[in-house]
Amino acid sequence: MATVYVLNGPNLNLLGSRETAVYGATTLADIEKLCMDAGQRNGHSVVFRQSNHEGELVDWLQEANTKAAGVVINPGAYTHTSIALHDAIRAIGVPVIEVHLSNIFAREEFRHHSYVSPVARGVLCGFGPKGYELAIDGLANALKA
Ligand code: CA2
Repeated sequence: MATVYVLNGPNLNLLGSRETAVYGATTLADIEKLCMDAGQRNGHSVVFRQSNHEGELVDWLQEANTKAAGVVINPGAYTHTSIALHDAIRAIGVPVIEVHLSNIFAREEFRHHSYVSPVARGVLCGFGPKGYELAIDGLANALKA
């Protein structure tokens, strides 16, 4: 059994309370449950975290390098701004899957660029909360190969 880190960036703690037209009514706690179930189904344990702080996400990526077999990350708005996350992912040896609830390419132009995608093993967007499950399945497959 391996450990998979699921990391969430800024404002994702607000899911389900505001902007439900964009992000839906599912809360982050609901998504955590979904991830725990997907992890169990794949025989992996899941560590699920959220932070509004870029540096804390960098710390957790570095931690994942020694404690996890892979990472699923929704970097939130840091997707579009963070060279620090890009560098951290580039520096670690474990595969990282980038996930977004919304289709970032169907939204404002400033969301079309991701600093994370070039260093991610895979990218999923637009599938809502189900995307996290698909990302864990994809990561589990990659870990088997
Ligand atoms: O679609 C995604 O998952 C995003 O990563 C969500 C980020 C956004 O900046 C990215 O472009 C795409 C925003 C997360 C903020 O979520 C909120 C939820 C409820 C109320 C306010 C913000």
